[in-house]
Amino acid sequence: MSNFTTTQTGTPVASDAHSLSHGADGAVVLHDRYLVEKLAQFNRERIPERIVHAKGGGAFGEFTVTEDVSMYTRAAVFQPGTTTETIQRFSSVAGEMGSPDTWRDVRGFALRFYTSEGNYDIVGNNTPVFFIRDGIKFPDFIHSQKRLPGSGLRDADMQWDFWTQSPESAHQVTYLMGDRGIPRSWREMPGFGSHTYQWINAAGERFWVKYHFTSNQGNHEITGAEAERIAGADADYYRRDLYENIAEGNFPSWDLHVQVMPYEDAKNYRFNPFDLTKVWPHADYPLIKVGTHTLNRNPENFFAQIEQVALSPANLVPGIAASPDKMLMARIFSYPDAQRYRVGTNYNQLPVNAPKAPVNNYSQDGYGRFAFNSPETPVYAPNTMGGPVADPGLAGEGTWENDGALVRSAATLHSEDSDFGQAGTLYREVFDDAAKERFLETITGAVSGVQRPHIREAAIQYWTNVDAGLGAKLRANLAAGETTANEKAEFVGVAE
Ligand code: HDE
Repeated sequence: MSNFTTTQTGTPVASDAHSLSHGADGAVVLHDRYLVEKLAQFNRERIPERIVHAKGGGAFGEFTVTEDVSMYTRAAVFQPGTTTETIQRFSSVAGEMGSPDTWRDVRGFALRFYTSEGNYDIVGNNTPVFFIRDGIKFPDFIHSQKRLPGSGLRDADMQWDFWTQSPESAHQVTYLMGDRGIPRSWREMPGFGSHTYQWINAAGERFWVKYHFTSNQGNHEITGAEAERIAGADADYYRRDLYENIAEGNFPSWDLHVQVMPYEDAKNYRFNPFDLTKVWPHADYPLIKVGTHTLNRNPENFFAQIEQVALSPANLVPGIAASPDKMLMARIFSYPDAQRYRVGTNYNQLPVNAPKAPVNNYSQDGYGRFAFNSPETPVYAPNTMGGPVADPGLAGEGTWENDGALVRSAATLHSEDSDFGQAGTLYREVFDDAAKERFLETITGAVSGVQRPHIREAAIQYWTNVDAGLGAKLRANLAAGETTANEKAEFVGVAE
């Protein structure tokens, strides 16, 4: 028989149903190594979940360049006609691993290109901006969105206290409370790199870029009521949708476009071009198509490939670089740090993380190491023994000019920078009347959950700063809600 059970070390086992015991009813013996191995392995199946973006799903695919953007970047992955294998993971932000897919939240939209020059990862969201503009506030922001230290419960007062004390959050919270907050599926939502990145072409000329992934399935959303119903019926609604569509050959795709800003424009642009809470209006820098990304292969093992994939904004390739965006700097440290903790020192040697390009450096040993250099390769540099040598020309790193004393300060504001300006534009000019109605209903519901009067008042002021009319309607709704609640309480009093 060829299909027999073995231990982890390949030895055939006698039974998967009966422990070794003294007589059929006697004590189990400790030297039943398979019993011990099975229980011990079981106890170690879970690794720490992602501290954010814990719930998700993903698939493999490929990206094909359909246009010529070589005048902006030398990156091999974006050269005309190039097709590159990819993996993509979608996620929600605040929910733990078992949380419902359809809770209102921002969605992670993270993909890796296994390029000929190493892994290139764009780790973005389904919104073009973010809640904060300095990474030092990220742990505080996430704490405020998750659970109270005492009760372990989520709390509207905590959420709105943070947001109203961090006015830079207004643009992203407007997205979150709008229709974009509950997509109908991961297939039917856009993706953004969000940050500004730098592209460098073969002549060494530098450009600033922002990434936009447009869904070829269109953007479709569901209402809060539909989302609540689905959350109760199927916590894995999005994960199931992606898996079943790919299994049926219905491959989702997105067109990648970039906005390109000439290097010199950054200094005098009307918004701080590196401020993650701001977008660049398309009228200023129109979308330029690059190519199409298609997801066409489901994971064979969810844990090995999706739970362990280590997507990171630190994974950059020649011709693509970071930018002086404080958030991006913090992320470039944080992701590899989180992944060393979650997956282990040599996480990049796991098949799902291993590049399709050769790895050639002097790192060695550490937990789980199984790939290594030939014994003749020296373990130090510099050396006269023919070991690998760093080549700045090949590395194609970006650069920019920065000056000024070391300070701890808010970002310098550009002419039209404000914390509420682009949020008001989104509400007034992008939301149609029906979307505005749904938006008012959503924020009324969310803010009515706030217990402390001073936080509730701050929330009304926050939305008034976004749009005075919106703030007034919210105030009226909350007052009416209080009246209704009082009437109900009185009624209940009478009924009792
Ligand atoms: Fe993340 N983020 N993040 N984030 N993030 C993580 O990395 C972090 C931010 C995003 O599917 C973690 O491996 C910091 C912005 C996605 O595997 C962690 C800051 C954007 C995913 C982390 C941010 C994102 C993560 C958790 C503030 C969109 C899931 C586990 C400076 C532009 C990727 C991990 C996947 C995951 C840190 C803010 C998107 C903790 C410090 C902004 C899509 O390292």
